[in-house]
Amino acid sequence: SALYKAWLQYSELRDGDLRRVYAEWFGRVYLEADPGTGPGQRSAVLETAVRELRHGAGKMLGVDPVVLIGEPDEGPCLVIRRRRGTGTGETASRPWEKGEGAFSVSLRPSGSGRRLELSADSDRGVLYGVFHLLRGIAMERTPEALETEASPVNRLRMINQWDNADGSIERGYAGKSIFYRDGNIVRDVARIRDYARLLASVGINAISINNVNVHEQETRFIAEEGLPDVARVAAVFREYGIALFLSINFASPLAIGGLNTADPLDAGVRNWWTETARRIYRHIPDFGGFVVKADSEHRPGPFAYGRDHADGANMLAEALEPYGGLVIWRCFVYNCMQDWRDRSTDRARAAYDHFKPLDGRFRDNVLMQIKNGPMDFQVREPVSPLFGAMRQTNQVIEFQITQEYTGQQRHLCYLIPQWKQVLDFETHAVPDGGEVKRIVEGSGFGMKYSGVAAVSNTGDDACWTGHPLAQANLYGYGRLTWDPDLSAEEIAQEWVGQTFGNDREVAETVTRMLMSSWPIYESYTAPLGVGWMVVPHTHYGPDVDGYEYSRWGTYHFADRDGIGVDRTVATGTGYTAQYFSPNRDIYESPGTCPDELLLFFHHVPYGHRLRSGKTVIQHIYDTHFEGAEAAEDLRGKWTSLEGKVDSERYALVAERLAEQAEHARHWRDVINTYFYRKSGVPDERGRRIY
Ligand code: BDP
Repeated sequence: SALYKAWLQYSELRDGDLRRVYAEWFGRVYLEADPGTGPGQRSAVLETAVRELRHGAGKMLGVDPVVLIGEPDEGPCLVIRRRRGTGTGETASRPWEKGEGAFSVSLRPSGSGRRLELSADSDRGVLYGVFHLLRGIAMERTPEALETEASPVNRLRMINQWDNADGSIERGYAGKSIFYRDGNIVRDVARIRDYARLLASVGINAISINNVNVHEQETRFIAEEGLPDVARVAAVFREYGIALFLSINFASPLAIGGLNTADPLDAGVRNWWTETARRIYRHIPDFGGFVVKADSEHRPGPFAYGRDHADGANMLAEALEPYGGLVIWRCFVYNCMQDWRDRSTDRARAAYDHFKPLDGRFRDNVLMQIKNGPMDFQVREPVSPLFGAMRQTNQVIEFQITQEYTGQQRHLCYLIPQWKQVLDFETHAVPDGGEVKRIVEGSGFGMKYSGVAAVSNTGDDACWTGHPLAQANLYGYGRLTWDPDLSAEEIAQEWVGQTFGNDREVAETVTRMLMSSWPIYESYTAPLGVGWMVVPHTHYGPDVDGYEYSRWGTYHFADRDGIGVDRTVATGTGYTAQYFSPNRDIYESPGTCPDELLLFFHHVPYGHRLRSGKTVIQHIYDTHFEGAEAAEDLRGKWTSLEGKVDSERYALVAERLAEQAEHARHWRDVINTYFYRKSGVPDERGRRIY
């Protein structure tokens, strides 16, 4: 169905002239003669590229390409060239090596006309080039507009599945896992293959297939009996140039190794991990490596043995090093058992306090995976101060595509604008070019590995993502990671065009809906960067004091006089000092702190005037009234498309938007009532607050 095909609809081109031009070229495809291109010798990735080309050309252009080997003749055709040999795929260099995936597309004279040429350094490059061509055709772009010289900016472009072997998904809002059922990896991998295809079409080259919280069943994936099934999944992703990673349990030597310790400096433990790596690579020669959540939210880690994160990560890195594997060590480490009365243990400080002192101690194949903000994927947070603070450590930024705190795929929230702000943030870690995107792509400090990871929003739901429009976040994540300089709007337009076709009104309306959705969601939920205010555990819906008196460290400190967290050096937790100048000075003073982050950094009276000129309390009232209205308006916009979008997708989105509008009113009332009662300050405009 259209829901399932997501952005790979490949509908027949409406424009007859354009269709004829492309059909001529795509009717004959020349694969340049190469030892790896003969039938039966092609790499899995190249086979995939040819298959995809055939499929797309058949659907959109109505041609079945003849695939020819060798130098092209004078006629119109598509020529696929490999610029330099990097092997045939399976044994080729790692997907995250520099230059991997680069390709170019150009128009060349041929006989009396022209032909299209796709050249790439690797088979992955060919695959990405094919997807580039098909994307352009689906969007009805002219041949000239397809010419490009493209290369992925980030080497590691990763997806993290938070799927559990029992089939559930931690923070999943799109059904059950497509990977597991009843404790095992699924037998039929067809849907996994369709997923790999979606991911490869936007340039993803790595995936971890199990939750960072590793339970007993997933711990066994790295045991001899678990590996054949993992290898089956790795084989599917290999066809699409995607390396498979596993999240591991740091206490595996205890849990499945028969040892009585997991101490990273213990010889027996080290030996066990070395053996484990050998075992894994026997089954999966191009295994990507490990993702590790250690000493975080009750997960085991090196602290139990008096060791630190560098000891833990380096032990694993040493075991994987001979095979080119990576250790992706998460920095989401904080005290989740803190006492709310003790304001000195500011959770926002934790990642920096833990990891900054370890800079320089990690082995080459260790990467720190840092969440975009210091807390936890809130609708608004400052950028994590760890970016740029570590100068000798590979860094990966972690985003959350699954909308845990941003409406759980029941509310529309297009997250690309948020991620762009983060990537464009100037850390001032180096005199120029200290933007987060330069640091995570590695050029900031000349890092060997680098990149972006994000928690997936997919499941076995008919449309993959719960909300059909939430597909835009998965699509956009891949595109943005490939090229952080694409604008959020361009990405939205690309997605809409491919997903819903090129009707002007549909394209413009849906693009506008997407582009306005994050600000709308922000306006009716927790105000001015303070975050949280959600129902504990489920994190859906308003509960202003839900976390206020618990140990998780996520407070707003609202009382009758004011609200916000004082994170200044002068009178607060000192968190602002973790930023480079001038950011630290900007955040330190309420006069210069950006409005949208004011309550993250400062505790202020309700009458405090924002830079916008409004008081804090009036801002809260206004944004909540406006936000609820804007949510209703989204619904109206969608209604105007009835009949222009197929009825299945139309109905599903309409249903979600109705729920959102209703739920936004609920948020509005809960938040406004709370602050009205706390502060006793009436709404200037006299609107009804309960
Ligand atoms: C939080 C989630 C929790 C995850 C944790 C993590 O609530 O389910 O396990 O992050 O990232 O956002 O490890």
